[in-house]
Formats: sequence, C-alpha cells, structure tokens
Amino acid sequence: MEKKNCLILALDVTDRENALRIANEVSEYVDSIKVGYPLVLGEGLGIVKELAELAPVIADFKVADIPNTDRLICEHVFNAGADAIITHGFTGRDSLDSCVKVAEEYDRDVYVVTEMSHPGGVEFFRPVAETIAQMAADAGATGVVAPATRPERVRDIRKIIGDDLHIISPGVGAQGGSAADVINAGADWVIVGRSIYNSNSPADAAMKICNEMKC
Ligand code: O7M
Repeated sequence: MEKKNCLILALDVTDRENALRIANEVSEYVDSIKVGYPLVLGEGLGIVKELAELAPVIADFKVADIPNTDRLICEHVFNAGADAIITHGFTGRDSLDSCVKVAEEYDRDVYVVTEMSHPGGVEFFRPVAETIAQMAADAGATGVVAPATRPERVRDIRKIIGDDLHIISPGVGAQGGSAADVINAGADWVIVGRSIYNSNSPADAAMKICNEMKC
C-alpha cells in the first residue's frame, strides 16, 4: 500500500449503496479501504471488486484456522480483488505461513493482529502480543495491527518488529484513540471507521484526521 495520507477507512456499513457513496466521497483522503464481515455478509464478496476500483482493499477476515482452511480463504479473497488480508496470529506459525505463502503467490499483503484495541483486548492478547509481533516478522508478513487506544503498546510492538514491517492501527475517534498520538508512537496508518462513515460529511471528517496527523 502506498503511503500518502496514513489513513485507512474501515467501511463497516452493511449495504452497497452507502458503502459506494462513502468510499467515493473519501477516496482522495484514504490510502486503502478495509472491508470486513459487516459489509461482506451484507452484500457478498463481490463488493470487494467494486471498491477496489476506488482504492486498494484490505480484507479484514481476521483469518484464524488450520493452514489448509486459511489457504482457501486467502485464495478466495485475493481472487476477489483484495490487495491485502488480515489474519490472527494466535493460531500459530504454520497457519500464518500458509497465508504468507498465498500472499506471495498473488503478490499481496498480510497483516497480523497483535493486540486488540477494545478493553477486552488486554485480557488474552496482552501477554502474547510481542510474541505474535515477532512471529509476524519472522514469517515475512507485511505488517501488524496494533491498538491506537494504547500508543505505548504501539511503541513496544515497533521495538519488536523494527522498521521493516508496517503497523496499521485501529481505535481512533469512536474508541478514544488519537490519530496524531499513535502516528507519533510509530504507527504507519490509522484505521478509522465510525468517525468517518457516521459523519454528516465523511470527506470533511477524513480530511480533518489527515490534517491532525500531518503524515
Ligand atoms: O473506528 P471504529 O472504531 O468504528 O472502527 C475500527 C475498525 O477497526 C473496525 O473495523 C474494527 O473491527 C477494527 N479493529 C479494531 O477496532 N480493533 C482491533 O484491535 C482490530 C481491528 C481490526 O481492524 O483488526 C484487523
């Protein structure tokens, strides 16, 4: 993903019409559009191809299965036109290797969740976040997902992965995180959903976040 605005839109609306309207309005401010279960379960995987005409699509399916099932999921998602996939890491190195291998075959990206941004994200993820981050680096993933609600954790995870891997960071706005703070802590991109798609003017909301970050 090319870094221009350091902003990824989390497009968690559930219908095609709203999705395309919002994506069109904000496309000049975002480097990528993250699509996950809410929209794909609402409209089908075909929405990925439509959105990919506006910006590269990150498929957020938090893939977490055995290597063979992960492979099948990644193949479907890349064939549908996604530029990147998000996987979990707690399923282990063989599962992650399977996703990275498919991504290499398709020349696409893989991001691995380290620690989640919501309050419950500290319960099970906190003790293993660094280990998952190290595994993502060792496996040749493109980057990791780390919480904008805890910039200090982004700093910790950056120390583990060094400068070669990217950090994409959700939790800005609706979850209380600050875009500028987490970029200063070492994130490459922020992932923002509700603060943009629930705004009366998604374009203005996206522009404001870009201005805050001065990326
Ligand atoms: O800005 P929001 O809170 O409306 O949306 C944040 C998006 O990021 C939403 O799509 C979440 O599913 C996602 N997300 C988190 O909020 N926290 C995480 O720890 C991880 C993700 C995510 O994108 O995982 C890949």
